[in-house]
Amino acid sequence: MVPASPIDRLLEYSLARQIKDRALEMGFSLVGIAPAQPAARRQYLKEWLDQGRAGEMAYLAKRFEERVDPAAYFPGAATVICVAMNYYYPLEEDTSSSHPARVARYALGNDYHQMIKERLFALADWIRQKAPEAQTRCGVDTAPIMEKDLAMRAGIGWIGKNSCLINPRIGSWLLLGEIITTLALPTDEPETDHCGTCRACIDACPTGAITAPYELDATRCISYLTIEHRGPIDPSLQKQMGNWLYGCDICQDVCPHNRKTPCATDPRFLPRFRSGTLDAEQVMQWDTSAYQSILRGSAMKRVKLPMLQRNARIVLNNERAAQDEQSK
Ligand code: B12
Repeated sequence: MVPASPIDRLLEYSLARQIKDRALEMGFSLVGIAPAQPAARRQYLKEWLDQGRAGEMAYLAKRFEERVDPAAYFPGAATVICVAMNYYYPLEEDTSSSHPARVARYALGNDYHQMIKERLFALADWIRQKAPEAQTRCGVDTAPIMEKDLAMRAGIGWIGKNSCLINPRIGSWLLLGEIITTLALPTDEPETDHCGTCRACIDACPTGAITAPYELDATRCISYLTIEHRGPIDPSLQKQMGNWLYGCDICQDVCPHNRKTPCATDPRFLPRFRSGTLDAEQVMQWDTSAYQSILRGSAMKRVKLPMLQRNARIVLNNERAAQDEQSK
């Protein structure tokens, strides 16, 4: 390959700068560029899958070679433009519900898949106007790629001991998306790890899902159990699920890097349940039309009503057990 001339390099730098400025103008909170090269920890993913740590998420084992290498997923890819959106809004005290059931912050507003995808498509269109030779492919959550690993290599943040992607300024209340492209853009430096000796997340996880720093056993993670695990839940894990109805934020709530998170700017992330909770008793009364109308356009619809009511029943059981414990 003919090395790029100094003029070409200059043009690439200016195009990369223009793309980043455009991404921030469009409302993304963070943007960075990573090389479309294989993930450093493909072996870790292989062993993680072989150990059954993905539980019922069989899709994670499919298209393995593509998942660990964006250039295998999108032939001809040279770089990956990674974006992140801050979804953090402060929550109000829960005074109304007598059976509060918590919902993870990322699912309190509108469904992020739709929002981020729309914006990525618009950015990709803009890039192709600027560079007609460019080919692009957008991805948010469901594409067979390792988004956190790419975001780390793009300098957006580091992967913390809770295995979340954490940015030094915003923390981990971030949702990720990518544009894989054939454009050879200059790439950013990976972010360094700022976890240090802290182990707040490891100690706070009630199910011990973070089995070692940076290593999460998804089959014990409350987020997995409430969203991805369709079968019956081990009774001992049920007791440790507390009042989580959908997802779990415990390992992020305790993270010191989330203490100064600036408020999100996109109103579509505004919590539709201002206290971040629903009433578990009411959820048990929901019929399909209540479920459809209350969760219209929400990421919570990934879980069908029977499974949501399974989770609500666990919340009510744990609440009753806690009251019995107190009354002893
Ligand atoms: C499968 C999945 C899950 C699973 C498994 C989680 C996991 N840690 O993998 C479950 C259902 C549990 C889950 C939960 C959540 N998820 Co999720 N999930 C995914 C998905 C689809 C794939 C992730 C994956 O490949 N996991 C495979 C395992 C092996 O990867 P890993 O555990 O991260 O392991 C890496 C590190 O630990 C690191 N590592 C390993 N050893 C070491 C050692 C050292 C020293 C270091 C530095 C690193 C390191 O290397 C590994 C490979 O990169 C991504 C979207 C995508 N396509 O990437 C979204 C994604 C990661 N999830 C996301 C979110 C928002 C969440 C939740 C916060 C939602 C919630 N509140 O309930 C929780 C957070 C739970 C947690 N602590 O991770 C966001 C990212 C948020 C962030 N800032 O990190 C993503 C990117 C979706 C999106 N597009 O925004 N998720």
